[in-house]
Amino acid sequence: MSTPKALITGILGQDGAYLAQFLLEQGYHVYGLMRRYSNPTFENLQYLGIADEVEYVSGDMSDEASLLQIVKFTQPDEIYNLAAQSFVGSSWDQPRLTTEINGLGTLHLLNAMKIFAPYARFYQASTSEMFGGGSDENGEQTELTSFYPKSPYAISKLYAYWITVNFRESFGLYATNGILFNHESPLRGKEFVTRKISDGVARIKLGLQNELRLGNLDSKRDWGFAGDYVKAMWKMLQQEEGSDYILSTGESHSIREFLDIAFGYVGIEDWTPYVTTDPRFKRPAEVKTLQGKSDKARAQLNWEPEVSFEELVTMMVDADLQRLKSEPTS
Ligand code: NAP
Ligand code: G4F
Repeated sequence: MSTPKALITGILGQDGAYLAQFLLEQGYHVYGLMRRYSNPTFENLQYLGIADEVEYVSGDMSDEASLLQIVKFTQPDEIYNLAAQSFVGSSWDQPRLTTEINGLGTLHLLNAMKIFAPYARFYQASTSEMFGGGSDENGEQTELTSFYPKSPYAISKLYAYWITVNFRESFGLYATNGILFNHESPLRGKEFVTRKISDGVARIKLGLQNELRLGNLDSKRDWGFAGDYVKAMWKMLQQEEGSDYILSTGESHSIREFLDIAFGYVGIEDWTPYVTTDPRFKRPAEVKTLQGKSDKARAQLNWEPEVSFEELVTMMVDADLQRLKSEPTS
């Protein structure tokens, strides 16, 4: 049997790195789409020790010609569309760019697959942000909960969600949406609240920083571990046909709870003297609570998250402590 080929967009991001690692372990040849940078950072892939095992292809989600060329050249069996302007806060500052990359970029990639690799299987990185906090009577989100996007990011992702469904229904493509709730790891970008906290707590513990400035501490999120979630992305592409699945832990925790565990782990029981609320980190519209019900994925994909909330928080703080001890200027 020939080696299966996967194309991952967003290869340098958090999920791109974990997914590449998982697919390489399964025996895939992994193509990673990265955009041109004068000084690209392979930090995440290096952290996992796989930077030299991926074949990089140069393209940009906002450049349709590059995507047509890449799909024609790579002839992938599976396409994982993870590339995005993924930071909700920035989407108010750069709404058009966010829409072009996340929304139209997905259309371009699906179109490239339709023309040059219609046999391939497509995974779209959809998001719990599309719900905007709407829920069923139990306060949870399911695959049937109505969407009510509250940011330009969420709106761009809603377009991508529906164009994926549309290509499945219109052209018979195998196209799947993973509606993923927040998932974190030591590879999470430092602007996201979990990594901002784990990095800040580690710096405070090591005497490199004395304050952590945050926005709304009352938001609640359903936080899982990215390494668990990429396995289900792959499982979604091994089914009889494409469908849409929620991935979540089913638990929701506030940022205050995250702070309790993170500071507690380094021996600081009262974090209030270190944390300042800064209006710059508040959003024009907030998604207050997300808590997903992933029964469909658990039953059909035989998947469940393995890392608990407490394990996730301590894993992240631990990784930042180790990183800062070896590179205090990073
Ligand atoms: P991430 O770390 O921000 O990675 C996103 C990647 O997309 C980055 O490597 C970035 O490249 C790349 N990218 C951005 N614009 C691009 C463009 N124009 N052309 C090509 N590549 C581009 O995000 P993540 O946490 O891994 O998330 C992966 C996907 O899942 C995203 O689509 C995100 O919206 C979605 N999602 C994430 C979560 C979560 O909790 N993590 C939950 C639901 C959905 P550079 O490195 O060059 O900037
Ligand atoms: O960590 P966040 O920036 O993640 P957010 O907005 O939930 O988005 C992440 O998860 C989505 C899935 O639900 C993905 F689609 C998306 O790509 C991304 O990965 O913020 C989490 C919460 C928000 O309520 C925010 O207002 O934390 C609150 N928060 C409070 N202080 C802060 C801060 N967020 C950030 N980034 N920085 C703060 O200082």
